[in-house]
Amino acid sequence: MKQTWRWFGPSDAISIGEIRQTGATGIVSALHHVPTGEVWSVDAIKERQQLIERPQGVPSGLTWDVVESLPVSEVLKSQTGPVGQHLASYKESLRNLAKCGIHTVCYNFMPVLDWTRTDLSYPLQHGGHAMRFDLVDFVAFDCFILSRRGAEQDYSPEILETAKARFSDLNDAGRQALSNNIVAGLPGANDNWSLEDVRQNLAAYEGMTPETLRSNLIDFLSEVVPLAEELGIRVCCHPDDPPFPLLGLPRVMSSQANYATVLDAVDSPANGATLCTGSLGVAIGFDPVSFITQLGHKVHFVHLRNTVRDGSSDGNRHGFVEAEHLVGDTDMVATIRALLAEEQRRRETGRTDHEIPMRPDHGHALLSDLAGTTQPGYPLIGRLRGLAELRGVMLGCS
Ligand code: DNO
Repeated sequence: MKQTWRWFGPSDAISIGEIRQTGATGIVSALHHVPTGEVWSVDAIKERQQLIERPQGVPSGLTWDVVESLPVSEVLKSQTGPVGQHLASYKESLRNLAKCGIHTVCYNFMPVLDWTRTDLSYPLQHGGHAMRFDLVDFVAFDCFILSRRGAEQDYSPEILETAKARFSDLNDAGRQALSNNIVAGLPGANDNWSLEDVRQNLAAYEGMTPETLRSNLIDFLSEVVPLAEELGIRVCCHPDDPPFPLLGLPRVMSSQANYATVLDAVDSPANGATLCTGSLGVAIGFDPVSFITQLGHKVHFVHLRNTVRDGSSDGNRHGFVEAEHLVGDTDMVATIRALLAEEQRRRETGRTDHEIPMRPDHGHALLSDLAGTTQPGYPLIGRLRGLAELRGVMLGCS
């Protein structure tokens, strides 16, 4: 597998020089400064490529292998507003990426909220910090901070009761921190929205069923995938994180069955998956080996991360804490073994994309990370540890 590292661009506290020292050979990046829905120009892509591949004019040995993400706008997800214009921009960005030699493009189809956590620095026993999703905190946010209309009907009386008590225990600063963590705290997500932005965006999805959202996704792919195929681009959908509905919004990429439906609906080698074990693994019964056995030929990008279900659950919604990469609810060794077997199958059938890019997804904040300014979930030492452990497993299994 190609070992890659997510770099947020020039504003990232970790430099390209430092990334070289992790042993990664590829970069995952995005033009976060371009507003969602606008075109990524060839010049802007080349500028980023230069920063990655030849910082200060000297080759770094790293290449920009994966775009994460070319974001799909709320206009396209909800099909309200200037859909044609946003599709045209998306396609133009794909053309421009292909012109620059970038052929793997990740996106997601989560309405309104991208990945979501309630605690960005949960203290672990050894002194490091992890990210955590506490369902009770989330319910407290939804019902009593965002005060979404009808929210209380989405939860069981038991969890509502606990959330009510949690909310009254929080002081103003605690409520503000919870709200910030959920709405605006995470890199690569949500364009720093305010609570009011969330409310306004929710309105576009009022009453939307999962069937409609899925059909919007399939409409999007029916437009984009034929072009991607022509350009030699592989688009790969990131799963819902966490893999269940939030804020009364449908989520339609939460399980292996969801992926099978959408990948089948627009059947093309260009229409693929980003397998994120940390996102899908929160669901009880998710089996990464079965996912790879069924859909491995369409897995274009992999996030290796582990979680442990933790705290309260409500039906199929679970709290969880981000775990060490090799220890948690996901069997990482079996996952890697299955991915290496998929690579072998690709080699045997002469596929040129037999080397699947992977990145150590997230990491605990450890040692000097704790004093630093890296983005939540994306510390240097924690990810370095994750990559080193995963690399060991890859070598051991190959
Ligand atoms: C979190 C990430 C997500 C991911 C997007 C993909 O760490 O995995 O932000 O980049 O959902 O579109």
